[in-house]
Amino acid sequence: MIEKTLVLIKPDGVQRGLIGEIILRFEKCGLKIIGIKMVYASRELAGKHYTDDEAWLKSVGEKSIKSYENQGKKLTVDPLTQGKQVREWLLDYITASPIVALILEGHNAVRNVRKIVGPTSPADAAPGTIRGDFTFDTPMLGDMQKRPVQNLIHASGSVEEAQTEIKIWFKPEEIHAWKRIDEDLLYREGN
Ligand code: IDP
Ligand code: MG
Repeated sequence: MIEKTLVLIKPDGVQRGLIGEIILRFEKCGLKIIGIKMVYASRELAGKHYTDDEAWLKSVGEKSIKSYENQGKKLTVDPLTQGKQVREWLLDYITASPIVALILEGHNAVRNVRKIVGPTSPADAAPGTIRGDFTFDTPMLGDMQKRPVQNLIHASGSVEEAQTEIKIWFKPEEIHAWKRIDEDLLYREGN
């Protein structure tokens, strides 16, 4: 059950001075930082992260349709077209300023990090989540301004996604095994 997950503090998080606030939330929850660095990503690196995999592009578009519906509006383009457009904006955006990359480790880390982060559209994110507390952006507002939703963070969506993404952003020697003192409370030998 001990998982690793990748978090990127996107340009809006860095530029708004929220790096510390965001990291604090993960640390306080008990997640262990086992990799951390600032990166000024090239378009090539960004393209490996936001791939042109059709299934993912469609899922981005489908989520956009739902978030439009939550705003009482209808997205007129098909999911794949929307996904492709969003990817182009994401590549421009994620390479526009330095970002902070983190690997977090802990029990059910992938799901727990997504819970702390909140859903893709900050307008649908509950108070107490990072996206819900620090912005109110929507896919619709992003689309109108021809930019991605500024939702502060990327967090891996599944264990498989995390494994792929960690390899994209970190070399093995940049990942550190160490023990947090509170692990003795959470994880007992033999369990
Ligand atoms: P996630 O970051 O919550 O996992 P994904 O569906 O993987 O969300 O989408 C990747 C990123 O693309 C989002 O975090 C957001 O910045 C951006 N995005 C998603 N849908 C839209 C949209 O409809 N318009 C603009 N940007 C979008
Ligand atoms: Mg995602």
